[in-house]
Amino acid sequence: MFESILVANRGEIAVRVIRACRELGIRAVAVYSEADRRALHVLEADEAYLIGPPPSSESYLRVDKILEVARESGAEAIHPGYGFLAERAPFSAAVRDAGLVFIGPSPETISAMGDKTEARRRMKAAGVPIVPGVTEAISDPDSATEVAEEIGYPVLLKASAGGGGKGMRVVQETSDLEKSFEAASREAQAAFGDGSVYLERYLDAPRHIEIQVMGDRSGKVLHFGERECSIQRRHQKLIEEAPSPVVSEELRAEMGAAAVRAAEAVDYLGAGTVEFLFKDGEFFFLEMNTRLQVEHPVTELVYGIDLVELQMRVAAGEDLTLQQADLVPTGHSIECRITSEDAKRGFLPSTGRVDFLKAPGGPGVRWDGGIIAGFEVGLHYDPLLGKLIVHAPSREAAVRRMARCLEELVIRGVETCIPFHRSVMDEEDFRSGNLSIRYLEDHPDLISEPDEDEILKAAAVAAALLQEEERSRVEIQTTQRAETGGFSAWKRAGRPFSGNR
Ligand code: MV4
Repeated sequence: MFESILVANRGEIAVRVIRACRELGIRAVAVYSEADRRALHVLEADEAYLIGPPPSSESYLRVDKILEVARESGAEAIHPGYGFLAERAPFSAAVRDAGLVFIGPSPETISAMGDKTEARRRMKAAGVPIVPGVTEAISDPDSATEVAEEIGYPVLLKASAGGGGKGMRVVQETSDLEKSFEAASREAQAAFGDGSVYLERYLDAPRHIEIQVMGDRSGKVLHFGERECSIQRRHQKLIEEAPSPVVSEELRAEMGAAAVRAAEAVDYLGAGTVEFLFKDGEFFFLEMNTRLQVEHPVTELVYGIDLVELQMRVAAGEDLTLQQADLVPTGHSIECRITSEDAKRGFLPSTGRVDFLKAPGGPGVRWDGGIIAGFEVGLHYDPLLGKLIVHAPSREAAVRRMARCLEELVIRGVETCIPFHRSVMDEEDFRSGNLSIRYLEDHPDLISEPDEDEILKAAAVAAALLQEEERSRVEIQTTQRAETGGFSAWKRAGRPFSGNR
């Protein structure tokens, strides 16, 4: 096993990975930006290195700085968390080329799954069901028309280099196809620098159900069942659960086997997620995410495993000793993502100093927080403050437990989406497990769009805050540069309870 791991991330996921390191006796090296001097991940790490100003492009995305810290700190491996550099093939390659271990799949695997038509070709060849449609990019509107007629309307235009919904266009009939083709291609070009698009049959209001997989260096791949992730807004998941209310033991085995074939088809190493759309009892491959996902805890709770520990073990060359037949989910787990967004104002991001935080507790409760009281929530990073996860014997009990925990959870100083989650726990369709990716559109009462005044006000506040951060940045740089050599609150104070390390 590694002696030292660099965690190339921030927020709750950096804290989560550092916790796993500490339990395994691995030295955790954090990196942080100037906006994160007081961040929890800096406090919990054994060592922390300042790598740049607040913007991600100047800190958490700086491959050169991160590799420099790895060298300086003597870290043997790099855990990318999710987001930032996690699914960038060149980063995985650069880590490997620096003689370090990337805790994640190879650059080849990341690239294969990043190209959505190549992924579809590989899945088809591996016998994984894909949504009916093409497996090569379409070159012009005329061939698009031909294909659309074959697969039947409505169809969905997607970006080959896509993911996350950018460059997607639903097309209802031939007369709309040419215009939508050009628009989707333009959008894809702008977003990914690659204008190729392809076509699939459009599924209306499916569920989003994904399978967790894990592969080792010997080629063994296990699956850890499904997560139901249908409740989302603009491709940001809000609530996830395991198991899915609609997946039977038989379907789990079938989807799990398909996900394992998917992973095997790209020589998968480490933790990954195979996303499916599920409709009328049928499932179709959507994408594979070649990283640890935000919602991994619900899988951990129903399977009684530590996915981050497993990631580290397989990255270090250990074989998976678990057997598929022994992997059976127990009870039910739900996760609510707690963000600094105000659902009643159309999920407008909120900023401010968190002056009070009270996390819930008790049996079957897990708080994966990324912040502590005193932390200044800004606009440089995604608004996830933490995740509230519960586990209980049944779905009904888990919903009740989550509702109780949402009452206990208090965060003051920024607006949060806690009230939204409280409303969902009371909502009929959620309580009966009647979900689809249209859940929020179907329940407009749970959110409201901000009026124009509020948007303008928020934009003005955001601009003022950014300006202020920009000013203080210069001051911070000149007064505290001495810390760049590697700062640790614990190194100075002496970490308590560090006897065995
Ligand atoms: C689809 C679809 C319906 N039919 N594909 C959205 C993001 C991208 N990764 C794939 N997405 C979708 N693909 C077909 N053929 C609907 C979506 C979709 C979606 C999928 C998963 C979770 C949330 C979603 C929200 C809107 C659209």
